Amino acid sequence: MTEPKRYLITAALPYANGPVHIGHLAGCYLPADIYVRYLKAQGKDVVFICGSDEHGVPITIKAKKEGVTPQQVVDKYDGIMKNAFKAFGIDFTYYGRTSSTIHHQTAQAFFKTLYDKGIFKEETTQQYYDEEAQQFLADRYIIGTCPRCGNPNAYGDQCEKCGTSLSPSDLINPKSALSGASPVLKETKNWFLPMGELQQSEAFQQYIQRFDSWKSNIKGQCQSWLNDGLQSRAMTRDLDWGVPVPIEGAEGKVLYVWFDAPIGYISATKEYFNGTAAWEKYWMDKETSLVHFIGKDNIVFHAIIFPMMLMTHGNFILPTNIPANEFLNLEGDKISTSRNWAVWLHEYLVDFPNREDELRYVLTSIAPETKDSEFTWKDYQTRVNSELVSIFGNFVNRVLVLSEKYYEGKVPRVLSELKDEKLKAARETCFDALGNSLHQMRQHLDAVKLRDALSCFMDAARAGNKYLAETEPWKLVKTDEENTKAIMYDAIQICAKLAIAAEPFLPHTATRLKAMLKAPTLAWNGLFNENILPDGHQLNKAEILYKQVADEEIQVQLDRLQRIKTENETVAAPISSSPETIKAPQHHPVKSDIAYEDFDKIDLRVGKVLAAERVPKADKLLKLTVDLGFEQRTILSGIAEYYQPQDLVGKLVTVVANLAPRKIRGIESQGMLLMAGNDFGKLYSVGSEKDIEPGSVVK
Ligand code: B3M
Ligand code: ZN
Repeated sequence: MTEPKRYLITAALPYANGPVHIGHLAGCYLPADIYVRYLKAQGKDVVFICGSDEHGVPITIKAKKEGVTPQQVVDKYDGIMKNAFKAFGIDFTYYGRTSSTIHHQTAQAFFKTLYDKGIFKEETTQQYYDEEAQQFLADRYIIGTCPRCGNPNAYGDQCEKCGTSLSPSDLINPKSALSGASPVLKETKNWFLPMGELQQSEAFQQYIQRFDSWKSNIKGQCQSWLNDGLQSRAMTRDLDWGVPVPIEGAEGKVLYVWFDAPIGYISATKEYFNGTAAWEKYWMDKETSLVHFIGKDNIVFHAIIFPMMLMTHGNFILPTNIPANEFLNLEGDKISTSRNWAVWLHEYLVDFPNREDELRYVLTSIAPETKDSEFTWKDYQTRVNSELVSIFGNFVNRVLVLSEKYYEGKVPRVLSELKDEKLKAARETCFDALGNSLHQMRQHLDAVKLRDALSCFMDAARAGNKYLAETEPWKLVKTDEENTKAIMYDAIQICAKLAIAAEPFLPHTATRLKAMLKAPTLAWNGLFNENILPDGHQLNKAEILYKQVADEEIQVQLDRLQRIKTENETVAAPISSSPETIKAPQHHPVKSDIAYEDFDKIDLRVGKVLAAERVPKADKLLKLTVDLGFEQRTILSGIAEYYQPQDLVGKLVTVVANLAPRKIRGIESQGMLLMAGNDFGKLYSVGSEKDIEPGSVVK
């Protein structure tokens, strides 16, 4: 295939109904980010799109369970997810929300086009209805046994265990997820995408030839659906949360979440380009390569249904590749949000501050690219300590420390090439291995085999480490200064190559290493140059790239999981089948009146955040240094789930300035931040108005 002119990379829009865990990260966000960073490093034109999926039953079920509105659910988790992605360096070009106006308009217009073209089949069918909850039971509102694999907790639209796409009527022994009751059948009208018919179309038959060059797990799944023959699927739902169906006679109905969500990729691209026509190039020009990164449970929607939608709409390009991953398990068990069996990103950030790249490294090394894989804390510790610390980190540290010691941190000038035969041989072996590893790394990156690519990266570091071990410049320096210079010169160039090669996988490390090398903008093609940093170039001081993961740190995590396991064993069934947990939305009652004098006792001031950091071992707390104009205060605030510390610096906040100080976790908090919202929802009161002075009185 000829080189595409531009790339449109998407990562599955996560449901905004819970925080992000390692399974999400390993499944699609991390691989997508690595691939995007690789493309960008080469100067390619790339747009990387993601966003919150804010519709569908997963949201309304969560809202019912928490006793809040769906809007409150999505507002809360949209922010939490965005923050977690940012902290881990997932560098989206744009992160949208499917609740946005542009998205609603785009999804409705898309539906209308298909409707006007007469694509949909309008059918009145019998659908399951919960008489107690007075509601139709679509998708995840209905649970039953999967006819294909026997999983007793399959949903009405899909079995997450075997990936089969289902209709509620396929389920054996269906039950309402709302009340647990057996549902009754009731007539309702919906609009169906005639997938069986569309499967026969020439355009579709031509499109599916692309599967041949895709990963075998996708090809296999798709082939088996196609062999079974596709069934029509309703693109509308009898629900009150979602994008309203934009045609007459469909009042009270919304678009099926799997109809609107993938259109979210399109609407987010539009939003990114601010309503200009530039977005069209990415979606309509044949020279764009569209790549969807997803987990295996999303394959049918991305490889079959969405392409059918794009195709019948007309004008759109179809995916070039869908490198779907299998699942990541945790310590011998399936990751599960409802059982809290997960490593949550926001918790990892607290327990392992500034060690985001360590997790990126481990998750990429064990990426479930071809089959399910497993994360264990012991393995995390081993990989970090024996690879990142002992090989890569050790090599870089030796090179920088020795350069500082021998040459005051300057790249030495080499007057003659290595003379000694043994040293020459070591050099040759090193550069052969290095060249091969980097070359293969690039090939694996092109093929989106990121696990192999990362292992080649580590091989490159290994080659550098071996060169030093064999030539021992720290001994040689005593007898042979010239040869030592030649070796150290090489070693510094290898560090620079590793800094370049690390960028897609370990972006935080790459930035730190480039800073140490005083070369913040190393170009990708430096990978294949001998000389990147010229002699005389001044390096910065060495800093430790990675620290050892201690046994105690791992034990804390294992103890946490053990506690969860014990709780799960003693506590009853999952939420979806326990209706007693479902509450009505709550509003906080207004407190009783107070006199103006009482209110006036509270001294409210505008403060400016000067610094913010997490409080170790307290996953909700941030420690802030706040300027009140007349003095600086240390204030602890329970907002770590909502804000990244760095995002608060420079922002204005409202402070209760005369609240008696109190000690929290051994730190004295000298005031309180005012945060609007409610116990559940988002926080509003951080501002950035420039024209109000810190210390100003708020009334
Ligand atoms: N929200 C499913 C999921 O989170 C769904 C992906 C939409 S991608 C268009 O697994
Ligand atoms: Zn199944």
